[in-house]
Amino acid sequence: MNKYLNFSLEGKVALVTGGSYGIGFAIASAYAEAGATVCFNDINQELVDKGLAAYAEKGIKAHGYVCDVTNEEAVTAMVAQIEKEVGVIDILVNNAGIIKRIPMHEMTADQFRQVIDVDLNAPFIMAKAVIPAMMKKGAGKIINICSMMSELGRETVSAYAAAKGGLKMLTRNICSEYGQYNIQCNGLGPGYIETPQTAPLREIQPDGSRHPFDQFICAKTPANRWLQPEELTGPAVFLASEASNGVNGHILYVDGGILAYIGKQPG
Ligand code: NAP
Ligand code: GCO
Repeated sequence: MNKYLNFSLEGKVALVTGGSYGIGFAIASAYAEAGATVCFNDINQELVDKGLAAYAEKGIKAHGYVCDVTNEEAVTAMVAQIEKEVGVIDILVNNAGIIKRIPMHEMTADQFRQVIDVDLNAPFIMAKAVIPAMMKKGAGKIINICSMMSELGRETVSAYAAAKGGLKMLTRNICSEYGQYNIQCNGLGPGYIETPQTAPLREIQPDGSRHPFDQFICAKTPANRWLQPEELTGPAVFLASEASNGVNGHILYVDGGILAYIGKQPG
């Protein structure tokens, strides 16, 4: 079979950061279904245990690790442990992320730095930790979870947009520097997805009406709806498989068309 038609992840080891729930969990579950051995980390044992139980419920034997992705020493130790216990990491998904929705003039420098640390510095730390073994193996896939805010801004998300914009360019630079080693680094750019991170934007109001932001985002999405985490999994498997060996430095937006659409007129 033409290997560039190969969407299988059989025999591959995948590490998805922040994979206990949400988008990371959906992507890691799909990787397992595509044949990969799945590893994930989260920030504390409780979340890792929660994740392990959730994977087991789906019949997936995942490997869970407690690791704060902003801590380079912890990341180096986790990667070494995975390489010893499971195998060399073939696929890294930099999924772990946080957001702080605060008007910029009210945001402290420390709050800004915290978002940059998790959403931009950590993907650098994680990629730096896995690239040497990928170089030695002569192959690797790094997938950075970007955002609409890699392209667009909005009120209260200055730190997050700065991080996700930077993550787009980190993606392109890893592509540029390591493509020669058959390492492909691409971004996956979700639109607005129903996860705990966006739950505050979908809360039903005291009067029973939909959150104004919920209505706003549906009007900005051609399909007039939020997306589900599972809608990211096909593109994520594609970017992790040999089928995408010719794709590098690309941000694949899975946004239901938000970036293409001016938005539905009110009324
Ligand atoms: P989520 O529900 O908040 O999950 C994020 C995961 O990352 C959580 O398990 C979280 O653990 C973990 N995490 C946070 N900081 C960490 C750290 N320092 N070390 C290790 N793990 C850490 O978010 P999500 O909606 O699934 O989003 C996942 C990724 O997609 C993020 O990068 C986000 O920016 C991006 N994204 C989301 C959307 C969306 O609409 N949901 C759209 C575009 C992009 P804790 O529970 O301990 O925080
Ligand atoms: C927000 C949302 C978004 C999503 C996502 C969009 O407050 O606007 O949280 O930032 O998380 O990144 O792609």
